[in-house]
Amino acid sequence: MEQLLQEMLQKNYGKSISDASNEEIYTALLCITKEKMAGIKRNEGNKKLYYISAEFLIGKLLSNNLINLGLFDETREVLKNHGKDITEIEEAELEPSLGNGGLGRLAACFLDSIATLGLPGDGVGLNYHDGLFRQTFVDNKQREEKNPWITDNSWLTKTERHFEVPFKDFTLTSTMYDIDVPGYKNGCNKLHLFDLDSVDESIIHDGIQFDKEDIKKNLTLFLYPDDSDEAGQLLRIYQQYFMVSNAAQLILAEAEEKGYNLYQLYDHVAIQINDTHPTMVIPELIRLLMQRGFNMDTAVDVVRKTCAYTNHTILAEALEKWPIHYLEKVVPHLMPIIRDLDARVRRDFHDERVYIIDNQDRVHMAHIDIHFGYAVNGVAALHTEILKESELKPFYDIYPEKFNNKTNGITFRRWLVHCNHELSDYLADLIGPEFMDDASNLEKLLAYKDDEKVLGDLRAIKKNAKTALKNYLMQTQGVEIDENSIFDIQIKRLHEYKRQQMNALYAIYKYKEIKKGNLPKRPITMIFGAKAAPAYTIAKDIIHLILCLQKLIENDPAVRPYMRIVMVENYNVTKAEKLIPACDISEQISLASKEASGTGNMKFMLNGAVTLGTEDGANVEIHELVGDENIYIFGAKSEEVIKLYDTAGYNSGEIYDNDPMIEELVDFIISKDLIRIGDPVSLARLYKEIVSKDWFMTLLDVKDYIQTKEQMLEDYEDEKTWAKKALVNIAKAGFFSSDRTIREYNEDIWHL
Ligand code: 475
Repeated sequence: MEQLLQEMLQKNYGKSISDASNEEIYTALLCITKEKMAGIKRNEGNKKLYYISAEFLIGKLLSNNLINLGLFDETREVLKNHGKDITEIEEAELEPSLGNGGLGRLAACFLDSIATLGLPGDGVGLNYHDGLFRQTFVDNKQREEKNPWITDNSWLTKTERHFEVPFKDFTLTSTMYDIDVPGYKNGCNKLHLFDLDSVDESIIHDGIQFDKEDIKKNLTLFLYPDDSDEAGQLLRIYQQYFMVSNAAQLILAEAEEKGYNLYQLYDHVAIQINDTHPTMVIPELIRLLMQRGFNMDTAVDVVRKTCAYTNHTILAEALEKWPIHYLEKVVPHLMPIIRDLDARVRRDFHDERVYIIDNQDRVHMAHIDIHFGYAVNGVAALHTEILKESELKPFYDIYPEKFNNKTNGITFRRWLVHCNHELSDYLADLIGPEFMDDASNLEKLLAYKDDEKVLGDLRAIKKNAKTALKNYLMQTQGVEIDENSIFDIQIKRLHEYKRQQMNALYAIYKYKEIKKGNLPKRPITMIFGAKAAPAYTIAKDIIHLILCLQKLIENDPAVRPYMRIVMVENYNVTKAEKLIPACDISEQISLASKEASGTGNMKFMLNGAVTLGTEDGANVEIHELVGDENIYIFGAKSEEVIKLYDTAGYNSGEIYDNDPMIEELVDFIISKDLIRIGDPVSLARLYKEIVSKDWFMTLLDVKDYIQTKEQMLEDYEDEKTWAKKALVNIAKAGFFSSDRTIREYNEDIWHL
């Protein structure tokens, strides 16, 4: 590596390693790594997977690629010998924000595991130039800015593949870009990102505004452009069709190049549809097969045996239903096929709940996937049960054999080896490095659960990670936190069902206690990170509340030494990598039944944090694995919640009226203390929402939540017992390796 790097720097900049800037070294390493990846074998086989997804939240790639190529340790050493620090070099890399949250990060973890297991499988998506917006805070509010990440030297490689994508009024020619996905000690796959040469970033103005109707210039500018008006919704349909038409054409082109018989496409291709965004691939493939001479029945049959669908959420607003007249405006050529598919369903099943087109002329995308795919999976045991027993019950009754569970996972290469070198090096010394190849080996750690030396070492590693985070937050946001305090972290998209507002009510509780003189034994640092969708008003109000509380405490010398709130700006993968190793308390507090799985919960556990959570999503499985002793569970169970919804039995106003403590906490949102700092309109809107609606039942669980968190803070003081909890969490995290998840997908669904 040393020689390669020297030569590259000499050739490009005429500099030595010691003289080169971090940017120059980064660029040289990028080029070297790309060359290395081009040289390793492609994963091949008789059957290949195409994972189609609107999001691939891949994060920075340099370290991860070096780790997977087995070059990381050597590179770090070479740089160190020349007075350079790889962590600082990585700062030069821009993070592509090609995803929004869990679904996109899952897709990225899956690509890593698919390649690592040596399976032939490529990702297919879009090359958004600005991805999701970049978040800044101005006047204690979220502001959205564009977020460009593509530079002259990036991980993208422009290919010679182009396809013609037909829309109603014009046809667009695509260009395919590739990003190499090297497996850990294994072959390489690709992430294919489609783009349009005519896209023009200069049309963006005033933050993230642009002309939504100028499709040729705007098509791949942003992930999830604002769809609060018709033009925005049409743009999303343009994006989705552009993605899937390219995917379908690529799949058929590769199959034809290999000489496969398209009538047996399913023997050579599996297509995974990641939530409903890629659903139009089904009618599009049918259309393309019919162009090649298939009759409709045969095309439907072949496509049905090729496509599988993953559901990631039961939230009604996320289940896509496109009005027919929108589809007619963008992709009229798909409508005859969709109508035909609907007619088939109506012929076979006399139950309007499973029709594709409803009586309001809307096309239910998930219904297409379930009828015309061969597998449907949820992403955690509880989630899959809820799909089968309530949300998708009419479908489960028809096709019980299609439904299966695939509990999510995370790649340990990024979420342990890369983000927490100290812990992963320590574990490798203590229990051997085998856990890197087979994560179940982490259980060997259990042998040390009463070993004081090991428990002390784990505490010291956590302390170092907290100090590193302290320094990072000082550098990036100028806030100072105390590494001896308890780090309590909630990082995820801002959504009412995830209940950041309940955590904010805890902050109000704690603030008031401290004001009353009930001082905690140890200070607490409450850290939040979250972006809110630009058109989601209440979510933005919750951010505003948290930022106002942060200010209030910062300016109060009586409270400041005992509690701090920090809202991390522009939360993304890079920031997650700094936050997760430093966490003591992992906040997983969604309303039971609403969080399909969660994957942050797994990352925290793997890094020795203890979960404070509801019996929701994968928390249920974490609870089963670590046992009551090593997790803090509170709140209503999912059956209870589902019943409350079914009977309209929840009334937040009643709870507020009858419980003085709750009333006091909620009233603080519109207190003089906060109104002085914040925007009265925003705070009053949030207050009203909680008192009069509270759709996600914050007030139902808030007291239990506060009590449980207080218990945790007390238990933290028994350092040895706490370290033991951390140890058990790390040891039991092996199940959540995405290698395990992908093995299951392959055995049950893909059969590669
Ligand atoms: C779940 N995103 C997590 C994760 O399975 C789960 C939907 C519609 C439009 C835009 N984005 C979405 C999601 O639904 C999503 O991210 N779902 C998440 O998928 C991976 O762990 O519980 O909320």
